[in-house]
Amino acid sequence: MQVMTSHQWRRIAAYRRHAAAGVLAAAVLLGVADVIARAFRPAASPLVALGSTVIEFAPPALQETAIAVLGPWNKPVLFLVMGLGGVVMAAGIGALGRRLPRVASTIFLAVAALLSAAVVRRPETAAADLIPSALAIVAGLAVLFGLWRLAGVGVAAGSGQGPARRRAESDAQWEGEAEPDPVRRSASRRAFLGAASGTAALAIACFALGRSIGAFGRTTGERLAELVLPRPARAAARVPAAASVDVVGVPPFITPNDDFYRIDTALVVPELEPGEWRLRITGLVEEEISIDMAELLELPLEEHHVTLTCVSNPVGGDLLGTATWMGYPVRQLLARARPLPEADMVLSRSVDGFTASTPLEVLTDERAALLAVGMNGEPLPRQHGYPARLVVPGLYGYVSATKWVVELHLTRFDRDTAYWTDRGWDARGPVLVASRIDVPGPLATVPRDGVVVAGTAWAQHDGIAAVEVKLDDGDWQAAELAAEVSVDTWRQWRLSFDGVEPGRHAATVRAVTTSGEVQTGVRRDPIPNAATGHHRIEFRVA
Ligand SMILES: Nc1nc2c(c(=O)[nH]1)N[C@H]1C(S)=C(S)[C@@H](COP(=O)(O)O)O[C@H]1N2
Ligand SMILES: [Mo]
Repeated sequence: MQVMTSHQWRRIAAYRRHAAAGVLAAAVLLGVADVIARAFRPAASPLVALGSTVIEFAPPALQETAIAVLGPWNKPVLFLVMGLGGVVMAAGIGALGRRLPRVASTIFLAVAALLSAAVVRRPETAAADLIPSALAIVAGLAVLFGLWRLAGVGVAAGSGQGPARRRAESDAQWEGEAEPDPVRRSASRRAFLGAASGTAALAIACFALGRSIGAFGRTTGERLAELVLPRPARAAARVPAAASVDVVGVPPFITPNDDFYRIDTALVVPELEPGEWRLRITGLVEEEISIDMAELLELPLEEHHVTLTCVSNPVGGDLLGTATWMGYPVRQLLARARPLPEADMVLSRSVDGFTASTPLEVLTDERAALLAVGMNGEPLPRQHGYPARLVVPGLYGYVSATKWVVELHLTRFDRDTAYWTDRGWDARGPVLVASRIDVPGPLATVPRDGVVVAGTAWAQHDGIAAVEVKLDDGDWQAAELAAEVSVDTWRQWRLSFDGVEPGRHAATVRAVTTSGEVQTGVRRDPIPNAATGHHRIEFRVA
């Protein structure tokens, strides 16, 4: 084993300090950009833009695996992986700066420029969103050069006159010339450590502040007050008490906004203000038209109870909810633009670039397809599409329920595809009949007399005609149905069993639609057009 000489050690230490300078400069760059961006527009943060770009280009198989394995952690884990990659790259650039500062700072600048490019090429950003990145690049470069300078001083016996000169001097020393003065060396090491910890604290403060602005700043509350909803011209009938089976454990018929499931590809919720919102109807139409929020709110708005479902909902899953949506019928908006006969699809587009392909016929028939502005009596919450989104009864969200919607493009299925279609999902996405047992909970213990099985079933725009439950391997038995609110909403059901033997049991449910379709028991994965199979739960009778 070779013994390292003291100047070899110092040389390694110098590289380490240079590498640390690179990491800290990158942290300051990202932190400063992030905190400025979050105060004005989160999408302008290079971190967010990079994450969104990675999501956009990630191979679908990887994306699905990430969602399946990591669930809600997929976005944090993405940031973690990006962070680790970034640290390694920044350390490399920093260390390179010890010998080739010009090359290293050029690479640093090039990477920063790429990050800025990621910001501007996102559909939800404009040129002004480069300002946070530009300011941050200045801060990052200042840190890089400042720390490099301090990082080299201890080695070069106090030259401190620019990286190139310092390098020549310090390298001369490595060739065996005079040892740097140990007192000065430890003083300059302290100077580097001090500057480095100060910089680290600054970066951490930026990130922490950025987070808290995101959580408590203007994204919540006050600005939503800008949108004052008019009264609907046509209000929805009140949901009757009989629509609920009134069994503890079955979710309420109307899902409160705070409990409503959320699914989207947005890393940060787009911030679209009513004043800047405008919907354009383009493509295969006789006349392209557009409407702003003031005009939309003047129109006679309608309220409808509609159950929204995600195609990714697993059997027994809870990626669905029912709300009272208020909005303007899409049918009537389209009529103004007069679609050409060859059009058969509306490609709706969100401000963040997401698209959905909806069959034109579904948007022009009698059903309550809405350009919605209200959800359960309030403006749409930001994460549910503020200030406007689509809601179409009978279709899964990914082909119809575009949030932050800004364009309806009339086109053809043989000409255009939407976000999830490009990733292997069905282009049209009609909702399949499904049912779920909410009570008893899985593996629950229930008392012997009066075993109650209850839950919900849905087949939007067809409607639920019957629900049947099977105990163990017994016969299917008809459940008691709660009142139907509309064919576009879920329907609750319950069934009690008497004299069930103590011990382990299983309950299975299936639904039948008004058009006579019986829910299939064949198990199938969600991709390409929803999971199928009966929900079955096991429980114990005491
Ligand atoms: N802009 C945008 N709209 C979107 C999506 C999206 O990723 N981006 N996801 C869709 C999907 S897959 C579903 S299931 C519904 C969910 O709506 P929610 O989050 O309000 O429940 O939104 C749809 N609208
Ligand atoms: Mo979805």
